[in-house]
Amino acid sequence: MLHLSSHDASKRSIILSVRPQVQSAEGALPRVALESTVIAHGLPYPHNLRLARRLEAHVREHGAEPATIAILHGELRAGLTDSELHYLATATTVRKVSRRDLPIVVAQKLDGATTVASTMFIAHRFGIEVFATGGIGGVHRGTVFDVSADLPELAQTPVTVVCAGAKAILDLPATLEWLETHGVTVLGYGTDQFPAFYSRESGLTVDARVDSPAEVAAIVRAKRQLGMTSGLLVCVPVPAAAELPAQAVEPFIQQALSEADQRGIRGKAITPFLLARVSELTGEASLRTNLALLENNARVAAQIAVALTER
Ligand code: PSU
Ligand code: MN
Repeated sequence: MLHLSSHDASKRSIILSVRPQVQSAEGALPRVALESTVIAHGLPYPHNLRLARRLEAHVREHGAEPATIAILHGELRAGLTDSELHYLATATTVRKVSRRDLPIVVAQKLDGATTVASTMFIAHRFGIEVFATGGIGGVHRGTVFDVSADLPELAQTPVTVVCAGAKAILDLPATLEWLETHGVTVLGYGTDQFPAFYSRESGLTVDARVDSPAEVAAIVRAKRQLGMTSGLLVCVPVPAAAELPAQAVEPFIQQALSEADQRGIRGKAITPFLLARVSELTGEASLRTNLALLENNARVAAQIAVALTER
């Protein structure tokens, strides 16, 4: 167990708890962080538990060690046991924890599932450089001001986030503009387009196309040499076989958005509501797409983590 001391050494330290790292012949394996909001709040049971296990298996198959991130009894955790994954997938008392919630769950010794923002924050504190997720949060559509804490975290925390773009329920052009303003580099993995989560293309372009884990690793190293402390976004389109055409999903997104509006759903509840509603409206087709892209991203993230150890 590692203890991260606060700036005032007399104060109690924050508990960072990590499972012993798996050693290969060459030493410790590169690690890939995985988030837990998708398990606790993003997907229904039992898909969420199966997915959590499969993501860890994909990371291992590609030569890296998975570290699913969560907060248990106020303790920051990187790497969970299978029974802890099961707990997150089934408990109804686990809080959705973004950056602002971290001091609360730590002080009050609560259980929390981490979003992209808080997973990046914790991964960085554990020295984990690569993180696989589904879709990042972003600028929400409509007139109510709502920008996910995932975006400012990308601007300030040096973790490479592998995703399928931003969720299609968001305002994608505004999300890309936000990232540009705050200096976050956005790469397309095997594409020039910013993927739209359920679909491979959005009509919006990324800053550069890369075609291999080594190319991503070179950009991560250059960013480090430049002294840039921001994150990096690697956008991987959902595999073609699992894609949902944008025109097919858009009416369902519109319907889910108007239902959320009528029911006054806002704040941290809006993203889980919209994802669940789109899944229901598409007869679970969007759920299958969501699972496929998460699994694919875990594989690519592991390959990038391995490439970062090669010179
Ligand atoms: N993408 C998914 N499922 C999810 C999320 C993203 O396919 O559950 C979660 C992520 O944890 C992301 C969060 O960080 O939604 C964004 O929530 P908000 O918009 O409240 O910041
Ligand atoms: Mn929000």
